[in-house]
Amino acid sequence: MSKISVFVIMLSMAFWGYAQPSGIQICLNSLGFLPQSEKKATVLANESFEFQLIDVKTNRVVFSGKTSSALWQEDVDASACIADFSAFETPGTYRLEIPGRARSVDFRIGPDVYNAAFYTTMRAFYLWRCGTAVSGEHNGVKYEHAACHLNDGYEDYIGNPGSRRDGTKGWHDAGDYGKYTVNAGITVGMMFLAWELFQDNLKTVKLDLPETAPGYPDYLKELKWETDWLLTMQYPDGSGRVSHKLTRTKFAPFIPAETDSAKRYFTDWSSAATADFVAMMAQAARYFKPYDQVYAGVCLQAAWNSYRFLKENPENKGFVQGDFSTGGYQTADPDDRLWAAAELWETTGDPEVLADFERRAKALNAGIHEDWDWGNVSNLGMFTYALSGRSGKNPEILAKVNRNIVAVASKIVENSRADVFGRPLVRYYWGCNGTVARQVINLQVANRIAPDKKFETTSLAAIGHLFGRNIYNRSYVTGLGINPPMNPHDRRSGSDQAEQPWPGYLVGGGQSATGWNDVQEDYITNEIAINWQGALVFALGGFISLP
Ligand code: 9MR
Ligand code: 9MR
Ligand code: ZN
Repeated sequence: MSKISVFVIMLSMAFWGYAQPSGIQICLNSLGFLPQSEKKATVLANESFEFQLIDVKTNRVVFSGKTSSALWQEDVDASACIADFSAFETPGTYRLEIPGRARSVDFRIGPDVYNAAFYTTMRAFYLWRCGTAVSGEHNGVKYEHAACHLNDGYEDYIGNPGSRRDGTKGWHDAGDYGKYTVNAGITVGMMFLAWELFQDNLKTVKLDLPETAPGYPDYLKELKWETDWLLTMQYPDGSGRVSHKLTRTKFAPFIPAETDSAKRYFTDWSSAATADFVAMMAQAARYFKPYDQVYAGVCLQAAWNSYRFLKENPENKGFVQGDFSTGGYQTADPDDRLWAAAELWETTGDPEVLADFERRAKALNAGIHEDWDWGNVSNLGMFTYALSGRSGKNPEILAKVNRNIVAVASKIVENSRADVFGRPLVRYYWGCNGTVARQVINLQVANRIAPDKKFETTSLAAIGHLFGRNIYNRSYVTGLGINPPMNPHDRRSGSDQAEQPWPGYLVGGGQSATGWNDVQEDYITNEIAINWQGALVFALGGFISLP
């Protein structure tokens, strides 16, 4: 990071220091609030205070109240109380104040408070595009790189030493430039599910993308960039096997994408990658079909091909790193195979595929996970099954899946209610901010099956936590909200001239409640990644409002 960025950090610290003269902090969702939603701020203080909501334009007090009493919070080692101003619903721009003691950042109340963040976080996928030049602007700063990784990829590790085949396109995985099928799986799976649930709104969203998929709505256009690459991960021999990843053997240093010229290889296949591929291709076939029959047909064909291979080869085949030390994403395949069957059945209605899914669902006890990431995608399969309008489902299994979806979502609601920052996840680990966003999927699916306002409230609490209602009083998303991350572990941000990092990216978060470091070297807590980002896009996508 440059001297300038150090200066900016100090300047912003000085500013926030000024804003919190007493050391009391008012932490809230800095993106703002929907008019009819719950509105809570967490006040870091040892005692209860009167608080005021002030209209920033007029400087008038429009609402006032008293916080809850202060309680000691073990995990963050601080006392906190809650300011609840849910009753106030008038759109505008406001701040909260404890007179003479503390004030919050300015924030909005309005139906469209999440629109801009949705745009920026979804555009972040476009900026992640590999195999092409990308450029964008955010808050007046330009971000760009020339076309990268045009030699993807070499076939040495799939039996054709020295030969090269087109494996360009797709998104970089994270702060590194690799491309990994398993992590694409959960990401694309969540993003298609967002389309399934919110397409009425998503259809009209403009993302200002280049014309890479004529006739597609912008949201799907971005997903097609990834599926174009994924199609190249299927072995060229027609067997249906799918390479686990396409990367260099070792991670690149912090250099711009277009100067990263080491050879990148299609690697050996894994059964989890192959199953995730089936699921993604089945989804692509179904959701792209109205816009592109031919491509949808290609995707469906590819899905069947790999599905048949997996049927004939039922044993788990893990990925072995061998010469590679890039991301592992090693995972056993039962959940991936279940998800594959769910999506292929939903697309085709094939009764044998349904039977395959239901056998697997039974074996997993129709279980739903409260806390899940790339290593376990069974939720995606269960959700697709539960939401499907197709007939023929086994009523017992369906009832159990539905029951579990609602029970787990209710547990997530309880977690959030018990946490002073509304955080719905009870654990901390590498990438847990992504899981906080991902739990919104559990909540939104439950809300379809058994509608209840509490699922929506907790979804917004999850978003609020990521955008400032946390112990740091900071947004976890670059370029958005209060005092956002400045030093993400991102090779583009770390190797360009701009002091601001590339915009719209969620960082992974601490391995404990107070363990986040906004330091570039700290990839465990401050990297960015598509599987966290896709969850955030889903979370925001449920709350945008379009004219
Ligand atoms: O930069 C890499 C990051 O993208 C990965 O998530 C992380 C874990 O696999 O590894 C990082 O690379 C580090 C490597 O593993 C060890 N040497 C330092 C590298 C960071 O620059
Ligand atoms: O998100 C992954 C996390 O769950 C793992 O614990 C970690 C170590 O294997 O890897 C993370 O994924 C990284 C991947 O291996 C390489 N690209 C960057 C990813 C995010 O840090
Ligand atoms: Zn690239």
